[in-house]
Amino acid sequence: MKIAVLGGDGFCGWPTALHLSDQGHDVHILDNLSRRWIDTELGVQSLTPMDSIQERTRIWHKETGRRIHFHLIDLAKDYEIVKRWMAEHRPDAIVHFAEQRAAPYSMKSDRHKVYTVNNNVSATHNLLAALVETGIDAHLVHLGTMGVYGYSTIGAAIPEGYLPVGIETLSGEVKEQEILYPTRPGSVYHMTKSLDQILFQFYAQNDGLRITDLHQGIVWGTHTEQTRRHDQLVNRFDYDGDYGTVLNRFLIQAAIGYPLTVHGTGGQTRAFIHIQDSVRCIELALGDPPKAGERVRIFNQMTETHRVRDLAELVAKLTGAQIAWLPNPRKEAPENDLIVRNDGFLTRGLEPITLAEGLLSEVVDVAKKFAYRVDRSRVAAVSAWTKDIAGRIERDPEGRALKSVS
Ligand code: NAD
Ligand code: USQ
Repeated sequence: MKIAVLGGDGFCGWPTALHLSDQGHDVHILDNLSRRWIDTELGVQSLTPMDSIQERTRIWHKETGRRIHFHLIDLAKDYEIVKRWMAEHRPDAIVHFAEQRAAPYSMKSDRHKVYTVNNNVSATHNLLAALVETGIDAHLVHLGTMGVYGYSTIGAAIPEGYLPVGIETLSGEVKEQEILYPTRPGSVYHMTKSLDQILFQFYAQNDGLRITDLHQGIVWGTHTEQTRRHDQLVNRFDYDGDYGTVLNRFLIQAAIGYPLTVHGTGGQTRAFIHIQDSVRCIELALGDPPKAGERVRIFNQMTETHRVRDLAELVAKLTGAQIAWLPNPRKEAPENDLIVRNDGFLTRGLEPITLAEGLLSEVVDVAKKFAYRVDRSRVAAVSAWTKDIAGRIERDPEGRALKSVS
């Protein structure tokens, strides 16, 4: 298949592009490299030394003889270019990763909120409008988030996208139907993924677009089978307070002797998936597209759930790291349970990689190898969800939270 990987220079997109190319697909990366600019804005860099996208694709060609094509396109701003690209290349499938994906970045200031909404919603809508206009019947696979469901505890499993409900009619009869699971995003970033869901629902129903939306949990790990093949194929690895995600952050903090930054009691339970399984899920989703006229297909792309404090304790046991219990800069439930259905991928052949000591140690080893690249002053999470929360956290000169003051 000819596959367009939108956002293919990023943490999930790059290993996916390699995986699909390895399977013989004709892969085209479309990316505006905004993530590399955000690194510059924040004064951070990937823990792993990432070459330019052109150099990465050159190495891949040298190693495998396969070409991955790169196109510098802003999906949110260059609508006419997106449309022209689609008309000219006519991809069979599109994998859409190209959004601003950090919740803390989206909550940094009003400017970051506006950027995140404009970028994410426009990127998704431009793509949908261009597909309709060009009449291209590509299967669109979008990377959404488990965060659209929210994390309230009601003791029932979260289904895959749709909730069966019974609605009482005026005559007292109960009519059954399935509705999109009520969305309850916890950040501006997560909210954009909730808005994406509505865009998909409309275009699947109105224009018969074939869409799969993957509600992915937190991705951990760094290497996949393909990124291991050459030092310069290495994946990006974010550790900073905005883009680093919780488990990868704990592993790198352990490697550099930085106390593990647990927010609040660490009672937050979240869904996780290893990067190798993430790329495999995309392969499985691409292999089984919905038909035109079908509703949006939704899979929960996660393999296990963990409580933040349990992860911290596990990493501490494995590495001898200390744990710092910090005031929470986010507005979120301090404790929650999370039960998630993920039958869609299990029945299609996913064999989950779960949190094994070997894989955790591999990340710590990568972190130790590149520890010299870490700027310790960028590890603290400084983005607060409200002005009130920001005012209540006392910090040291490097931005490290010390305690909450009332
Ligand atoms: P990332 O920031 O590493 O990569 C995103 C890529 O998209 C970057 O290369 C960026 O330059 C590009 N991009 C952003 N806006 C663009 C635009 N307007 N035009 C063209 N390119 C644009 O993020 P990631 O971790 O690889 O996440 C990829 C997707 O998966 C995101 O949509 C994210 O919401 C979703 N996701 C990620 C995780 C995770 O833990 N990393 C978990 C669940 C879902
Ligand atoms: N947390 C800590 N300490 C840290 C960092 C985070 O305790 O140093 C806590 C947070 O307060 C939160 C939980 O860990 O309760 C998860 O935070 P995270 O930064 O790992 O994940 P999140 O902000 O939800 O976002 C990440 C990705 C996003 C994706 C989402 C999937 O950045 O793109 O959509 O995971 S999910 O969490 O399932 O919604």
